[in-house]
Amino acid sequence: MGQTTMLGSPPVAIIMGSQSDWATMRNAAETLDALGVAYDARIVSAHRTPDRLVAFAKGAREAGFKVVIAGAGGAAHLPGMAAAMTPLPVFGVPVESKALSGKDSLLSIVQMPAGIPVGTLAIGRAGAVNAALLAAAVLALTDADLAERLDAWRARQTESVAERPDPSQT
Ligand code: RP5
Repeated sequence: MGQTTMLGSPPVAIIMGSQSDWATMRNAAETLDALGVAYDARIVSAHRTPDRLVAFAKGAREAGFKVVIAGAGGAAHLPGMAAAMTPLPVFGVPVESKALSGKDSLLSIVQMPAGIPVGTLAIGRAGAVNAALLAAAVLALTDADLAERLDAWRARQTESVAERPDPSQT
């Protein structure tokens, strides 16, 4: 996993509102691991640690980050607030909440007013994996080796899909 320093940061920052989000956000981390993309994963709560959020988001570009993946649940202000304070692309992952199954998280993240975008993914694991794939795709625009690894990752996925369903499996 990533460093705790702001200097010489890896290209991807994964931030999340709570330790409880890690069960979802680790899917982004593991996807980046599989692609050989370095990242720094941190807990940054918009509500409980607002000063930490400001320090992170305002310093993210200068620190060397290129893309931010932000996961949060419930009243999920983290991705939007981070996007308001950094020019870096921010991908938001709605974490599945207990009360409303993540629909609250999704709507909190996706309904940004025009002018401050958050690229919003699906609720839960799929969103976390796809946020990592999008981050990798952005970085691959200027990294030919990563572009090859991303192509290979997708080819392996394609090869893993059977042509017909296995009747012995549910
Ligand atoms: C949000 O509140 C976090 O992103 C998390 O999804 C949710 C619940 O947090 P905990 O009460 O589990 O710390 O800020």
